[in-house]
Amino acid sequence: MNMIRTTLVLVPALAALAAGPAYAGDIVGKVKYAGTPPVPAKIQVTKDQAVCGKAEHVDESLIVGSDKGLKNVVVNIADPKDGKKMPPAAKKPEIDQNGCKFIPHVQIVPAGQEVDIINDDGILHNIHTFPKVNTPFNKAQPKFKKVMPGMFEKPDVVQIKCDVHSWMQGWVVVAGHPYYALTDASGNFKISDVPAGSYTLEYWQEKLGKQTKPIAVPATGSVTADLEYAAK
Ligand SMILES: [Cu+2]
Repeated sequence: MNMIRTTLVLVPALAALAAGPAYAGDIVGKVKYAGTPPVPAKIQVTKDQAVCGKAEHVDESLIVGSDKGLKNVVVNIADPKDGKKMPPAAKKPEIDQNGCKFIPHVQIVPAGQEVDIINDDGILHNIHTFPKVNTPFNKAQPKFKKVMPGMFEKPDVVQIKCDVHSWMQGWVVVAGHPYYALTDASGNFKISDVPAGSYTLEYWQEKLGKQTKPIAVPATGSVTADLEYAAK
């Protein structure tokens, strides 16, 4: 008897969830760095000069663009309430080792989606991940092995290194829901179709860490979030 009553109550609730929120808005904004923009330090290439030394290497850990805009900041809702999973990316995500750099330097990938680890260099790389909750992997990718599969099961922030080339650094932010965005070279971002309501907006940068700000998403249109890191 109890079970029947529970089912009757649950069915309309589930139907409402499946139909999605009736009202949703966008979060648009810019992340700024309040300090003096640093000049990215040049990185000394100490190995495989013929391939790795073709292009200049600079420290990409704090890139400040026009009007103090901060590149490669991951902005997301910390506490979504609709239970939506991040859909698979339209194009399979790639961690590309090209010119002995990880390209892109920072990316957001859906939890549980396979990624292609690509060796475009025709030399030995060894990808080594440093996750907080996922299983780490540490795999040699010889020069003849162009593509290897990779996977990050759970939401996480994962540092990527190469055990052959000490300067190679990258980051994969694994997303469990759709409300994530990465800032562009000017620090701008947009998170679309967020169900109306009050949330905590979270933003993470590899060198400056994580900060939060409360945000109220309107039922239509957009809310602007001006986010800032203090000088470090
Ligand atoms: Cu390498």
